[in-house]
Amino acid sequence: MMKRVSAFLIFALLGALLAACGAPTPTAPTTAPATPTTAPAAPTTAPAAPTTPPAAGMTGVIKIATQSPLSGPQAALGVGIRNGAELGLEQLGKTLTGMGFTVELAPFDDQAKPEVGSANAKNIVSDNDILCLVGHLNSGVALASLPDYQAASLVMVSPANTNPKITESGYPNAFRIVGRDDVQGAVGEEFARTELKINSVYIIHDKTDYGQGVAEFFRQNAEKNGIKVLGFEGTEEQSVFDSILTPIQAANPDLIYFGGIYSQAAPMFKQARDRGIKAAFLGPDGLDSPELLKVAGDAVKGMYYTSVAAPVSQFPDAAKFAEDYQAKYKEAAPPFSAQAYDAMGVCIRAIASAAEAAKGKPTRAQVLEAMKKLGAYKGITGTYEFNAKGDPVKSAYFVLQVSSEAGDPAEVWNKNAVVKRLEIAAP
Ligand code: ABU
Repeated sequence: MMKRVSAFLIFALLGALLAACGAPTPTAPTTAPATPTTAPAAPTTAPAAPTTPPAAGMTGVIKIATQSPLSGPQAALGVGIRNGAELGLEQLGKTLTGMGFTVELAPFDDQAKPEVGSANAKNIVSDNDILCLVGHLNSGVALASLPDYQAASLVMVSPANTNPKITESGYPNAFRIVGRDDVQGAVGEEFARTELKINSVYIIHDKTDYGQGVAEFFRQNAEKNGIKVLGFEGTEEQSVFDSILTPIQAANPDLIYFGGIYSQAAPMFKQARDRGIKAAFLGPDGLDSPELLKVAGDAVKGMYYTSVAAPVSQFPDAAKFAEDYQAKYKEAAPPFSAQAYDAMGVCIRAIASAAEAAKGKPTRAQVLEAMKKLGAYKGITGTYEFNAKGDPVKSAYFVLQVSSEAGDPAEVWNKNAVVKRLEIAAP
């Protein structure tokens, strides 16, 4: 009985208090409530009102896709691209979530194969929530996927593709934040001629759009400038290079230039040294991976390569990214991962700008229009402004030397020395 009276008194007191605060007085229950098992906790503070409430219409899911090799021999760089983009969405996606949208990453594995990239592209464009794409690693895979992206007005921002055809083929939706192989090939040739003082070269390439393309640019410049080109061969061989190395050994060049990716270059350079070939080695940004050092070891210590990416340690504004990447993925951020973070930032900026203009979730065509008017985007690897073709107005090109220090290749790669850094306007 005492319990029922106490509960009734508490209720009456609460009613009086609420009435004093201007709140409507609750109707007295016809019967005293049963003893509550736990009293509801009083809120400590009222929830703060949002400073800028999401505008009506700013709802729904926005996905940003990635395409890069997540499996196979080029996965070391491809996974870095996916991870860099993922970190970018986590850290920069607040621009979109703050507007009221939900954001998601949609990662795809192109396996570094044009036919897989193209098949994925069809699936990507069939998901209407995907409004932008960060990718690819391989120019040939991007070129196979771009017709589908174009038909769907899907913006592609590449953190790695350097073949000129990416932006010279008339795709209005193709953008990249790195330089081009017509410049990279020339930078490599000039370094070989003026710094390495080579007089002869044997050029090998991997028969891809990228590898053959950059090798051709190296050759054109070499021939123009009086370097003797002793051979120009393409190969898809991945492990045993005797048939390639035998004629090279006979030709005895000052330099072997390899246009391709680290996964093929590493065993080839190692086998070249093992059989006593003394030529210097040189190659482009496809070699920019600690995997080259891991597989080839002493054969590549001290060798030079050109890059449009460079180890993340070369970018002071990427120091926090490098720490966050290490903490999240338990490995050093590989080359191109910080560029993928920036490519994601570009996608987010374009989508946010399109959403503001549309006052709601934008269409892909609206994102593409926003990309064309993006202006300068300051990222962690540079400030990017795109010309009408989709190239950055200016790009950085590096000549680097592989460190000879001992240790974990992923750590040692960050100690590679920058021998030259050039800022060059897009052709
Ligand atoms: N530029 C390095 C990645 C290779 C490519 O563009 O195909």
